[in-house]
Amino acid sequence: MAELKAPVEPYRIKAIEPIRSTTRKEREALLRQAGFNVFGLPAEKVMIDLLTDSGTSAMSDDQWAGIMTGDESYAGAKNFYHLEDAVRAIFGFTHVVPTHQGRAAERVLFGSMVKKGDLVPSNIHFDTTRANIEVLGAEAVDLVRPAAYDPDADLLFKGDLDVARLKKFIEAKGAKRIPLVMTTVTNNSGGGQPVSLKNLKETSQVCAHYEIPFFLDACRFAENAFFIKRRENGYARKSVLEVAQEMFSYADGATMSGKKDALVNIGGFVTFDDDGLAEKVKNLLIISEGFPTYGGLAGRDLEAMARGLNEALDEEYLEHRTAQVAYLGGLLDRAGIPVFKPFGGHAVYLLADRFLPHIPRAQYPGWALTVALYREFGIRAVEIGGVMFGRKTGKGKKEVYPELELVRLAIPRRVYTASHLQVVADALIELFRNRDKIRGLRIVRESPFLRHFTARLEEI
Ligand code: P70
Repeated sequence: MAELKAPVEPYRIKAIEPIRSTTRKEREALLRQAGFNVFGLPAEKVMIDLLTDSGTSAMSDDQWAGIMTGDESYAGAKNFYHLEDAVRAIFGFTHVVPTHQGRAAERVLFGSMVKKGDLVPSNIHFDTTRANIEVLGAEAVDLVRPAAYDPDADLLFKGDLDVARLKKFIEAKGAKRIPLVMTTVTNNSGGGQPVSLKNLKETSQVCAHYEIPFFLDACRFAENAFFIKRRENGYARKSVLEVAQEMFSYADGATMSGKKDALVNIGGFVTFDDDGLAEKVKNLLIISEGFPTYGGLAGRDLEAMARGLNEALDEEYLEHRTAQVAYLGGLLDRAGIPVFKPFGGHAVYLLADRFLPHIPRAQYPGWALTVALYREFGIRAVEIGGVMFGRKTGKGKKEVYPELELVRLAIPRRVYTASHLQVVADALIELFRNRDKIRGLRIVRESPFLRHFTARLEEI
C-alpha cells in the first residue's frame, strides 16, 4: 500500500483559538437538547468541526490588515471598487453585485430570471440553490451522468453535466421554460467532484444554441480550476488563474459564496454582463440586502473578500488543500471505511448506507452517523442524504430519497493541521468497529424548506 504522507501546512499559526474537550455524558445531554441535530449544538462544545467549509476559513494576516482599511461609507466605499477589480480580473464580467452570502446572490438572480413553472437544470443543485428555485414555484433539475452517483466510478471529472441529457431535456421541455442553466463547481452534492473545461465549453455551446443563459455556481471555483490544471489535457502549464478565467469565459455569469473560495467568514456576490438583468438584480438587492456597493456587507468584509479571492488561487495553498482532503480520505479508505471516490476538493464523503447497512434509508443512516460521531468523539460532520434531500411526493406522501446517502467531512480552509485529521480518522476507524451499536432516527419536527437546519429527531 502506498505510503500516506501527512501534508505539510504551507502556513504558520499566528493567532490561535482554543479547542475545548467535553465528556461523553455532556455530549449526550447536548444532543438531546438539540433534537439530535448537530446544527443545534453550541460550537464551543465541538472538538473538531467538519460541519462545513463555508465561512469557517482562517483569514490571512493580509486579509486582517485589509479589515482595518474598511471604508464604511454607505455608498461607493473604496473596498467595493477593490472587490469589483478582483472579480473582474478573475471572473471577467462587468457587473459585480455584492451580497451577504451565496444564497442571497441566488435569490436576487433567480428572483430576476425565474418564474413559476420554469425549469432550471444543473449538474446537481446544492440545497440552497434548489430551495431558492423551488420557493419561486419553479423546478430544479439535476442532469449529471449516472456515474456521478456511483461512489466507486473512478472518473477525473465526475461533476460534469450530461450534455446529451441537457440537449434532450431542452428539446422535450422547450427552451422557453428554461430561464437559465447552472453548473456547480465543484459539485458539492456529488462528492465535491470537479467539472472539466471541456464540459463547461460544451454546455455553453448547447445553451448558446437555444439562447439560454449559462451560469456557474462558483463557490469552489479555485478548487475546480486546480483539478483542471492537474487533470485535464493541455492545462498543466497554465496558471490556476488562467484556468479559472477560461472557466468563466464559457459562462454568462456566476453566483458566488465568498465563504468558500474567497476565504472569508461572510460575503458573496453575483456577477454577469447583462445590463437589463443588472437593473432587476439591483432593485431586488436594494429591497433586501442593501445598496449595490455593499449588498449587506461592511466595507471591511468587501476588502477581505477582494484579497481572499486572489489568495484562493495560490497554487501552494491549493496543493495543500486538496492534499488534506486526500490524506484524510486515504486514511479512512486504507482502514476499509466506505468513502466516495475519487476524493474531491473540500471534503471527504462517507457512504453512510454502506457504513451502517443495518439502518434502512427511512431511518436516515447518514444522520445517525453524524449523531454517533459527535456523541462518541465530539466531532461534527453533516449529513448530505435523506434528511437534507428527501422529498415527500405522490398521494401517500411517501418519502423519496436521494441517490446518495452521504456524510460529509468538510475541511475548513487553513484551520486544521494534519494531526487533527489523524484524530478524525482514528475516531471514525473506532466508530466503524462498533457500528452495530448505532441506531436510526425518526423526524419529529421539520420545516417545509431546508429542513435539515432545524429538524428535531429522536432515536429509534
Ligand atoms: C456547505 C454550504 C453553501 C453553498 C454551496 C453551493 C454549491 C451555494 C451555497 C450557498 C451550506 C451548508 C451546508 C451544510 C452545513 C452548513 C452549511 N454550502 N452553492 O457547507 O452559499 O452558504 O454562502 O449562502 O455549497 O456546503 P451560502
